[in-house]
Amino acid sequence: MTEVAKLEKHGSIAVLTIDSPPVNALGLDVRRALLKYISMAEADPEIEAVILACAGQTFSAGADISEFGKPFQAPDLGVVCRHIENSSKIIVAAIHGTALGGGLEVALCCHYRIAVPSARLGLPEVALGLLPGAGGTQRIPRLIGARKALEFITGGAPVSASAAREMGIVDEVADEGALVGSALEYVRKLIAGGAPLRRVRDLEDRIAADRQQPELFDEFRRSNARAFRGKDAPESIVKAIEAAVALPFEEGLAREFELFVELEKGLQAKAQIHAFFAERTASKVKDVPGDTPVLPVRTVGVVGAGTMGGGIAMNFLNVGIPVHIVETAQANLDRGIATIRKNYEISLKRGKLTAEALERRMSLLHATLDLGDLRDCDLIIEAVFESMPLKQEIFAKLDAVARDGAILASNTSFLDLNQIARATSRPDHVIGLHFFSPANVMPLLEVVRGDATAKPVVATAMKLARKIGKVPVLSGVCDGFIANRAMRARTEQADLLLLQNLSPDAIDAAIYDYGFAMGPFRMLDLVGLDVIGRDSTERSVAKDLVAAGRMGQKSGGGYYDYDEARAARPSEAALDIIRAHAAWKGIAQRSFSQEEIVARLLHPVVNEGAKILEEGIAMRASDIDVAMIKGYNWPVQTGGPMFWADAVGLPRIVETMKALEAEQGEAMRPSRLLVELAESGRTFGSL
Ligand code: T1G
Repeated sequence: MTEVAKLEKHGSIAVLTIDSPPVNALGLDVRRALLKYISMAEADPEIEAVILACAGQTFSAGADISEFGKPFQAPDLGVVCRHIENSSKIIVAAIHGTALGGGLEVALCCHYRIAVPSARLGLPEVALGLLPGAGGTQRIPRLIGARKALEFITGGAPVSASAAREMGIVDEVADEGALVGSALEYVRKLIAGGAPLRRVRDLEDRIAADRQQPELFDEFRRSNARAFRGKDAPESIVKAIEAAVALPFEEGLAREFELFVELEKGLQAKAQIHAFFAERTASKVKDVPGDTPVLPVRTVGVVGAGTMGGGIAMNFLNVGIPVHIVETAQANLDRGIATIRKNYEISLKRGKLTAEALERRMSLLHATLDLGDLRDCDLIIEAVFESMPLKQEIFAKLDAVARDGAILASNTSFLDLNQIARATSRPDHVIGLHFFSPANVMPLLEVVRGDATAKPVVATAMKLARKIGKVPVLSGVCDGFIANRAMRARTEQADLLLLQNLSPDAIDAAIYDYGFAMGPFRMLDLVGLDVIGRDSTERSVAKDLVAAGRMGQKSGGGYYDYDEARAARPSEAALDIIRAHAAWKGIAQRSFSQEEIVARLLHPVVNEGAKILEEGIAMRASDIDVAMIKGYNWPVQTGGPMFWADAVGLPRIVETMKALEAEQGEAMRPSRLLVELAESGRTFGSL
């Protein structure tokens, strides 16, 4: 057994420190060590109390997620928790970093909890398609009441130490950086004051009050129906908290365990755990070692203060990196700066930003009309109109202005980065940083590696992405990189189904029922049909609708009709225009089964993903899942298109693609990799 903990005596107080990097996850060795050392402390007559602390960056971040799906090994976390809670000596949790999931559940079994101000505490199991399985759904309601517990556990978001103190989850806030010292002082006071062995499980007042409001659970279900749609874990959490209120503690614990096992055995938990690890794996570049030296990024230049340029700038201002933003005209510059300030003021109004933080960020923003002012920037990101000649001109100028060693990046969403790099004398320092709009909100950042991009530049971009809170996915150079290219397959099929006599609401409903927040045609109406495809001259349904004055929601009608409250309803006028367009194109009309609609919309996305993989544009199938989940809100409970395809069965995907190939030609031919995997009974996950 690896030594993952130690017990040190400070007079009559023992400090039990877990030391299991990187996050003190409660794997088998840690569970065994906890039982061993707590039993030792209990047996030692000199010890009056135990402080449970963790070494490294954080208090325990929960169960070891990598153990899920593998054969269970005793002791389980429930046994450890029970042992702590029934200890004959006071046990105090000393919390720093993030006490999450099972880590917080262990702390809840301690008799008291002390935390440093920077600590954060939460039960994020819902993000893994699970629920707290070590008593969290039974103990938290006893501390904060069922209503707050419902929010806290189905939301999964951690709270600060001071908020946890307010809620009664934490008893004492320690001095930052002096946790063990503060904890020792706190425990001495507890001992001197004859503090009882207080067990959270014995606190009945709050749940007794909750018993008077049985309707609160169904009210919560109704008000969260949209957010919880298609996901199993939230409803199971509600049931577990209902059990906490309705049943005696032990029965409630048993009910929680039953619900936990049900979720853990289900596909959604497997999918969301896949997504959790896939996101972290995506940051690792196969031929760029993790210890590759990175280049400094102390100041950033942004060329273009439009929607994208402004949003990109905000990412760096948010983490204290100064930004020099350049425009060609003062009016554009003023508008861009004003938009950035307005976005921060919205956060201020929502209580997500303080006034001084807002001003501090704005003070780091330097606006200029002169590219020469970027001469000292370590990284310059171009975010101008998608025109290759324009980008080449700008990169040539940046190359002349930027200091030696500066990285030049383009935010292009589909243009050839290699061609852009060739406009400079430093192609090895040119990279793509493709942000997704809104750039200050969407988590995906596609890091586009050119043929000449140097490894330290790749390493710098991947690390910088995490620093600004983005999820990086490395992409090779192709039209649309990963997420846009894969999603285009769905868009094309949706447009074709529309012309083959499927209504916008039938297509949107299939996508919505699959788990997306909104279908493609509702989205187009929201964005505005006059905006879509305005650069192309080719006739399209959207152009025909615009020609008939149907711009989408903003004009009261697009693919749908909208009432004053912007509620959508099917539109006969839109259908007439769509049918006329289909007739003009000579598209045969036909009907489709529900199952066929989903297959025709989403199997081509999987096939495109297989091509992206076999062309080496993406390093891994799971990277494609991350890009789609983080860039297009692909329903995380499916694991992403490639994980989902493995669950559907690749032969089924091949079958759909062959039917589409017969109907639409070789563009729909099943990819070679997909066919190989299907025929050999393998999966994308086996790659
Ligand atoms: N188990 C196993 N590995 C974990 C882990 C965990 N709980 N948490 C993180 N890691 C790995 C991660 O894969 C990465 O590995 C490294 O640690 C650093 O992570 C019974 C059922 C704690 C906020 O959901 O939110 O308890 O890539 O890159 O950005 O009721 O990790 O280096 O090889 O994310 O500093 C509930 C999940 C579990 C917390 C740190 N707990 N972790 O963020 O580092 S289920 C969670 C996080 C449970 C009980 C239930 C974050 C973090 P590698 P990182 P970070």
